[in-house]
Formats: sequence, C-alpha cells, structure tokens
Amino acid sequence: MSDATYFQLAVDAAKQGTDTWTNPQVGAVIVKDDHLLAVGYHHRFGHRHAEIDALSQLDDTSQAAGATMYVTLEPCSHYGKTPPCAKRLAEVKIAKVVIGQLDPNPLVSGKGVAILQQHGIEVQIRHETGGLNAAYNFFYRQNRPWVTVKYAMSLDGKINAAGEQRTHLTETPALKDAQAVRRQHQAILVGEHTLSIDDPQLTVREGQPMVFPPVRIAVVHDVNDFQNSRHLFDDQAPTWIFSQTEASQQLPENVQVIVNSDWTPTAIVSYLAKKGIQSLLVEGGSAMQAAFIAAGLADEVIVYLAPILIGGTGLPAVVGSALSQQEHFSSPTVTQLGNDIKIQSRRQ
Ligand code: AOF
Ligand code: ZN
Repeated sequence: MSDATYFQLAVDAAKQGTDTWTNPQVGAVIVKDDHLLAVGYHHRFGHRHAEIDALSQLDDTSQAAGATMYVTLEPCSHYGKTPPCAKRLAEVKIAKVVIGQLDPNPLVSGKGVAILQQHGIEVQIRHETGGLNAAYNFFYRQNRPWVTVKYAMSLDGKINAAGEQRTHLTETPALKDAQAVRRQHQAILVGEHTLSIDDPQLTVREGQPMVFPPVRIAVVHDVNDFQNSRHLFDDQAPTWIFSQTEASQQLPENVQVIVNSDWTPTAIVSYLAKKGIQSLLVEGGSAMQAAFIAAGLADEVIVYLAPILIGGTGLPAVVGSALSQQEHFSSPTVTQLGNDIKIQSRRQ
C-alpha cells in the first residue's frame, strides 16, 4: 500500500479519540515490509500518546525494529504527563517516521524531529493535517482561541420576535447539528440578555456524554443579579461568570466568578488564551455577537436559516457594533438540515 494510504489509516485512527480535549487528536500506524502491524491513537486527555498506543498493540516490541511509523503529528520531545515518544521510538529501533505535521506546541515544535534524527531515524514530513486539530493548530499559531459565532435567524433576518420571549426558529435536525457544533468547542459564551431570556443550559446533550464538556461562560455586569439562573449553576459543566462585581453569596463549586471592569471581546479572548482554551463558541445574543465581529474576533460564522417570516420589530441578527470596514468571508458551505439551511463561512 502507498504512503498516502497508511497515512490515511493513521488519520482515521486519530478521529476515534473523542475525549482528547485540549490535547491534539493523534493517530499512528506501524508498518514493516508492507504489512500493517499496529494501529494506535490518543484516546483521552492525560492518557498515553498515539505512538505508545500503537507500540502497545504489537505482540512484542522487538517487531518495531526496522519498521516505519506513520504518525499524524510530530512525536513529542518533552516529559509531560507521559515520557517523550521520540525517545521511545528510538529505543525500540523504529527505522523511519512519516509525520503529518510538525507540532505547533512550542514545547515540542521541531524538537521531536531533532531527537529522531539524532538517533539515526529517517524522518519524512508530509505537511498535511488530515483535517485534524484545526483549533489546536490555530491556538498555537495565533496565541488565542478560534472563535465561532453561531445563530439561527428567520428569512427576514431576525433572531427573535419583538418582546422578551424566546422564539424557536429551527427544527430538530438543525438543533441536533447545533449540539454537534457545541461538542467541537472548548467553551460556549452568552451575554446577560440571553442568559436572562433563555436561561440556557449550554451543555452537549446529544450523543455520548463528554468527559471534558465545554466550559459555560456568561458575561454579565453583576453576577449577583443572576443567582436564580436555573441551569448555569447546575453541576453539568464548569461555569465561568465574567462579571464586573464579586459574588456576595457562596456559589456552587463548579462556578467561578472572574472580575474585570470591562469584559470586551479582546479581554475575554486573552483571558481564555491564558487558560489554554483553544476554541470558543459565541452563542448570543446579537449584541455580544456583533461585538466579537466588530473586534475582528469572529473566525467563523454559522447561521441556521429557518423558513419563517417574523416581520415587525423583531430583533435582527447581529446588531449593534459597527464594523470599520466590510469583511469578506470564504465561499460558504451550505447544508440542508430538514427544513432549515446551515450556512458556514470562515475568515479568509
Ligand atoms: C497527545 N497525544 O498522541 C501526542 C501528543 O501533556 P502531555 O504529556 O499529554 O503532552 C501533550 C502534548 O504532547 C501535546 O500538546 C503535543 O504537543 C504532544 N503530542 N499529545 O496528547 C499524542 N503525540
Ligand atoms: Zn508523545
């Protein structure tokens, strides 16, 4: 089989790692004399790395001598939660390593390849991600999380009818898809208007329970006005409240209040970067979303378009902050989901 085929097997294996959280999804296969000997992947944050998982599938590690490993990410060089994989590959006498991409994490970047080469291992880099780890790569290259702005709107561009009632626009297939979008982010954010009108759960309720659910974030003026939010203070996920004031009452253990006099999108994103959050989903409301867009901090926009006309003075999608100039996003991906349409477009 070709290099490309073996590499694709490693990519497919990596995708099985659904609980890697802020660690990358990584897959590795071991091949000798054109025979596939082992397939491994990083299963979960804190657990063994893909390379070690693949070695553990061999009947005997002596089989690794002279073999080629195809691995989607540069083998690590550091003592983290596990010892360095690059050294282990040298110990078991792997002859050649075909790597998808260099690791953008400065702890490793280039150092893994250097260790392999120092031990006489042939290294080939494909410069190919296999579609894996978009947020991980973005985070280490841009030093901030990837930001997605997501909303549902009617055919006449409104997210809500007039008044303080939540309007349901999309149907089950789109709602399910929105749950999958949540699953792809490490934090989900709403502003205080959405918090008080929707009392949102901000959890992933479709599919397998998540070992590391996204952090729920609410941006408010005064946390003490929201003690009665039913859902945000439950124990379903960690919750961070970005407030201008301290809480006067004790809050549940999973809730943290972080105080700052002005939680602008820039301040929010740099706080999240410091906390190692690689992806943020801004779910509402329209003023909060407009603020992220105006700050140049929307990397992707996902719109669910529902075949409903609201008319009147309903709340338009993304309203408030003006842009200094028009921004052109990528040619959108359009998906029909039942009666609704999903439109997805990224910053170019
Ligand atoms: C993984 N899985 O298969 C590979 C990783 O904290 P640690 O010790 O688990 O190390 C995490 C870092 O190790 C990660 O950011 C990346 O740089 C490197 N490679 N990590 O979780 C893997 N190969
Ligand atoms: Zn490693």
